[in-house]
Amino acid sequence: GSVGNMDLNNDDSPYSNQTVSVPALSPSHTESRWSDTSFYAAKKKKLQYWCQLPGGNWALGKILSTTGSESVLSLPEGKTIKVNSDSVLPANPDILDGVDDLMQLSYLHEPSVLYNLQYRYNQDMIYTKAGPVLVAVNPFKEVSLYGNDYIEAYRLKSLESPHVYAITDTAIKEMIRDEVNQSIIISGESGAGKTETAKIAMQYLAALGGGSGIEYEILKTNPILEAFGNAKTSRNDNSSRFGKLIEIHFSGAGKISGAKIQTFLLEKSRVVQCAEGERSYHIFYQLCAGAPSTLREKLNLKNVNEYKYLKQSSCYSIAGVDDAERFHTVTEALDIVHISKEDQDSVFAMLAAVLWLGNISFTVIDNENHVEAVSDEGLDNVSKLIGCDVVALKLALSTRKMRVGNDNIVQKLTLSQAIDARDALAKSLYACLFEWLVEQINLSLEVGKRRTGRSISILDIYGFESFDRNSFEQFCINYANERLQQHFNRHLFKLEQEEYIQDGIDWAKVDFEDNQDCLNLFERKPLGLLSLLDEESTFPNGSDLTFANKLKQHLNSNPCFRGERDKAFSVFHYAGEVTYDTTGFLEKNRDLLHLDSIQLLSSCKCKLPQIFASNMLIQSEKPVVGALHRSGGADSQKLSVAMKFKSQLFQLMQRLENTTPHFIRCIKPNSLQRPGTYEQALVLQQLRCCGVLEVVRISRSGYPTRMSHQKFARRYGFLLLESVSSQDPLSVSVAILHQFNILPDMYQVGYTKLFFRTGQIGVLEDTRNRTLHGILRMQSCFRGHHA
Ligand code: AD9
Ligand code: MG
Repeated sequence: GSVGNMDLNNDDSPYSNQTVSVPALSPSHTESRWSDTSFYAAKKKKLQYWCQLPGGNWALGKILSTTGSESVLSLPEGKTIKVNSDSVLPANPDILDGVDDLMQLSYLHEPSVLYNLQYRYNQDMIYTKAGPVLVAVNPFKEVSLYGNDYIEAYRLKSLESPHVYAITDTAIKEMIRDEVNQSIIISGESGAGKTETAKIAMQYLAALGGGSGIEYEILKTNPILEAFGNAKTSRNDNSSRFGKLIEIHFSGAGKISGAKIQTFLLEKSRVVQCAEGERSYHIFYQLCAGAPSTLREKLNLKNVNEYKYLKQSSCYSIAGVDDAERFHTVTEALDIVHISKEDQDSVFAMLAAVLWLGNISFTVIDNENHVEAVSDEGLDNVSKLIGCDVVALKLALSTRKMRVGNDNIVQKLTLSQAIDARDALAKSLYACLFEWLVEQINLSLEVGKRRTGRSISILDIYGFESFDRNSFEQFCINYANERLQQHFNRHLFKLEQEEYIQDGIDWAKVDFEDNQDCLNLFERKPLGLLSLLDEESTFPNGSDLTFANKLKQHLNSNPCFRGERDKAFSVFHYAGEVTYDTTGFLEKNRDLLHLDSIQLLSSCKCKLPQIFASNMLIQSEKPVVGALHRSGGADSQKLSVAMKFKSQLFQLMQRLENTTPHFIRCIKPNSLQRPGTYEQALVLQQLRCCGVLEVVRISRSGYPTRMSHQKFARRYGFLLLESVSSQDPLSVSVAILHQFNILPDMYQVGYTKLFFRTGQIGVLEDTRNRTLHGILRMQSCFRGHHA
């Protein structure tokens, strides 16, 4: 027989672990695969089931009896439990304990996924695949999975277990192979490990694409951005208070040629207030602890506990962190990204100015409760540090200039207005400083001005947040997460469906959580959350209460919305219901700095305040006419925070749309930031939020194995026992399917491809291999005879 047209090439086998091992073939080959002892053991043992305990956790047990809708199970340690039969789920055989990819689980339900992740976590295998998604469980301790040896092993593919390195490697390979930009999208809740994961991915990129030295600079942006943008919160000692996209550029030769950082929505309220037990931005404590004496004198630095902004939360240090040492790391990093010593000193002066602003106090000067800034150390230091006239500073903090008709009038401020003005100035200074710093870093990283090659972007953005009290920040963050979730859904599910539809197969659509309705609730014009917020923010008499009422009036019929008592409302997000308290929404959205303050900054002798002032003036579109009538008394109008955030988000999504995405879902195993502790309920809630269970279910309920008619006919055609009248690939393929009794439910014939459910072509592959071995054995016998 001729084997000439047979596809002997096994490289593209869907079962890459099966090879045609010709000489070793023995008649018992196939049987030996099934005599695997652990497999038999699992089958023979009485089957185990998962049942939910009263506390909510799942336990393994054996069914003793089932009567009606109730089952009695025996649990370890001789206990028995009676539960509703519906909540009893079959456990996977032991052989599947701790599989690399959740898709391999025979029984795929919440307890089996939870157990599998826990099983791996207990052995420091913190990474697991969920189909195309990488799940990373935070170990909260050092695990020996990183460093050059591991990088090398993943590069050479001698290690293939799930890892950030592996997914990053795929991104590099696909960037080069497909000539398409890539993105690594990392999500998860606060403290889940996003920022660490992003750094691990960057480490791998730097190792593989390094050489020019720019990779070193890129890595050094991390300590800088963390110092200025991270803080200790109740959830995470090193919580990022901004979102970050870093786009790393590669040359045609696959080497890193530069990078660009974009940041989103820094939480600036933290500069002037933070909750008990939390801290403001790391850099303040680092500066106070680590500044050399000359700098201390120049800035008139005090101890952290002498600054009111830092004092209010009564938390100054973080266990295991040496702020002074970190200060040196940061200054070294600033050197490396080419921020001059002079600029560094200006940066530190701005930080000191912010701290001293908090110490400025006010005294009542008349019986209408108007106040004036007290001429003390605070006022003096601020004016020195930003380089302005002390009288001008005093005026800017205690009065407001207004234009009424053609007249300029000066209005005195009340205590609360003055405190607001002072805090607004501190917040703006800090936010401008952060933006300026990112800009300088970008200038340094933008080495090859003309971009020629490709890029890999890494997105480390705040995950979905739901607290007891949720404010404007959560509102924006959760809106961003809705958008990202849609991107995820689209990519994984819609693209999948589209492929089926394109190939004309009948695929009863697997329904997945489409969050378009919720996005519409936010984005619809003019009756969406964002539009209504903006409208109310520009109304002279708009208040948080009128805003809340307007939402209730216009959106109550929306299924994703519910008005709550007082000033609150709820949104049904994909990840759950969140109730927002509108207190402070309008002010945070307007985020106005008085023109007086901007003018003050532009009058400063120092470089940075001047730059900040001109940036702010560019942003403010137009002075508002009739400013006197505005309740906030604001003098300039700029793009609202929500609108700016929305447009940043749209830009981000557009950029991501043009990339091949790779998703990493970080999971926080406990809320104590402690190793070796796995709280099932907490993990489960996160798995639900980030769609991990959904993606596995959908990938499996679809037809994950695909092969073109041609390839299928070529690969298996020789197995046909009866000849087919027509030799076209489709007829051959259908004949094969019939001969092997592949059930109609198990496959679909598309225009160009055949689609199979998981595991279906295993039978075909087995037969093919056996037959091939048979043929080859016959051939070698035949050759032997003739030798
Ligand atoms: V937040 O939304 O910015 O508040 P992240 O970024 O998700 O949060 P982060 O990466 O900061 O969390 O991780 C929190 C802490 O978990 C780190 O400071 C580490 O102590 C710990 N962690 C996270 N990932 C790892 C890891 N792969 N190995 C060891 C880790 N420790
Ligand atoms: Mg972070």
